[in-house]
Amino acid sequence: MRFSIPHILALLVVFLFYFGSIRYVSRTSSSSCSQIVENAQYLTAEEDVKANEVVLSLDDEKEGIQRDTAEDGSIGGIKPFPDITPPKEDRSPATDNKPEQEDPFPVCAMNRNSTVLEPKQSRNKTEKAKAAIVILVRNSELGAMRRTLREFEDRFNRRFNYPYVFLNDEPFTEVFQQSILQLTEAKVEFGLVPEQMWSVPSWVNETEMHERMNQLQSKGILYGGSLSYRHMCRFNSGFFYRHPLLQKYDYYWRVEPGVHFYCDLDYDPFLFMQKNNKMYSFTVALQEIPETIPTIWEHTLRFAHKNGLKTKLLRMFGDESGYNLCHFWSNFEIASLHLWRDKRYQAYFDYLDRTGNFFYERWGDAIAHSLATGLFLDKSQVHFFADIGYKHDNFVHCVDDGIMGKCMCPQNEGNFDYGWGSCLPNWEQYPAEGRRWDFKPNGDQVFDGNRVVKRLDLV
Ligand SMILES: Nc1nc2c(ncn2[C@@H]2O[C@H](COP(=O)(O)OP(=O)(O)O)[C@@H](O)[C@H]2O)c(=O)[nH]1
Ligand SMILES: [Mg+2]
Repeated sequence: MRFSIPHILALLVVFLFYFGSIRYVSRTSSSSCSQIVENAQYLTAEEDVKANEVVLSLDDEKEGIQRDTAEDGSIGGIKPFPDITPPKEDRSPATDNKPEQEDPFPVCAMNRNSTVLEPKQSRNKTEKAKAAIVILVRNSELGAMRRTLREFEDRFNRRFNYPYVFLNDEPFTEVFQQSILQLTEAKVEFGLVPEQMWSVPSWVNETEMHERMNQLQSKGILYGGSLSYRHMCRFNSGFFYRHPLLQKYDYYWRVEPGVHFYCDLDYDPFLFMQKNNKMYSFTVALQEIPETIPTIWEHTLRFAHKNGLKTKLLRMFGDESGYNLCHFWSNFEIASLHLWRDKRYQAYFDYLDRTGNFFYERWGDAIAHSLATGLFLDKSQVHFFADIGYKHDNFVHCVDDGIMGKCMCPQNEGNFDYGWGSCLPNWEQYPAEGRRWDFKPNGDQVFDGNRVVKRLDLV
């Protein structure tokens, strides 16, 4: 076949037009995508979506590309959720040395047909409580701590960004601190517990203490022979709220390494506490090992007589016949720090501490806190967080809230709420208005405002 010059020119024009347009289209597609990724880098999830729309439309105009939506959801030839990994460049600000987080929904994969659910509460809520997450932990518990923190951030704090206060009776290692900082964007403070908050007080006879510890240990009582456990319980009972790092806060959420959280929390529990005049809260209530608290009930009643207390919630924990062993499990607590800073609680703690029984008997902070709520609060000031799915040791509180729910309860692990040894039924059956039990310094105890019982042995 022979080609004339006009033939050759015509072929050249067709060739240039065809390959030129392919190159043009592919260049604009990828460059607008990386532009979007770049622009969206420091935006919140909510802003991401809006910014994405704006950037898309700006780019469309600039490049003059027709982005018709096809039936399969593709826009201008870009299919929804294509297999595109946005380019990863180091765009972190100089001061921020945290690794870049993987965006679960690459913005260049978004399209106008996507269903985008707006988060119910954005990260930058203006209204916040003066609150912190408080964690007493040892360096050796880093692994369990990281697992718990990952869950805690995912279920709650990623959205609310409350600060953390980590406390330890020994200095935190550099590795521990750096490892924790990888998991959160919230402010984190690491503090040392001062020695005077973690030592055997002068009035405790250490010989007797060791004898009693040996006795409990030989009976196989949990932590019976542990001195550090006793320090921990005493610190959590009477000192943590006085730690310098907590002075600026009104509320705290106590978290421990190894615990689990199962439900997304899309409201601020601190604000809930504040707005509803709640002072203390729990997720699990259960019975204590009796050998660890043989005299705490008697001492609590003595304290009530001495101070002429009028109580409304104490009968949740016992009556004339004694202590029913019920307590709120303090490994989870969201509470007001002012409850403990109150001079009435301080007097109660000092009274208990003077007996030396945090060391002799191994009193737990859960019992001290729970009986204090009984002495000083109404039922309305204590809250059961039914919607916080939680697990500590083998005890789970988690209510499956269905296919539209927010909980992912552990499979094959029963909810402890109504299990053997749970005190949730006691709580639920306790009347909202309370049951009066007044104590007088002369030994009178007045039940329901009229029935008087004399207890001269307690004054
Ligand atoms: N820094 C420090 N933390 C402790 C010590 N003993 C217990 N803890 C912490 O205190 C909390 C309760 O202790 P744990 O052993 O879980 O007691 P349990 O929940 O009663 O079985 C956890 O957060 C522990 O990490 C200790 O000796 N030093
Ligand atoms: Mg624990």
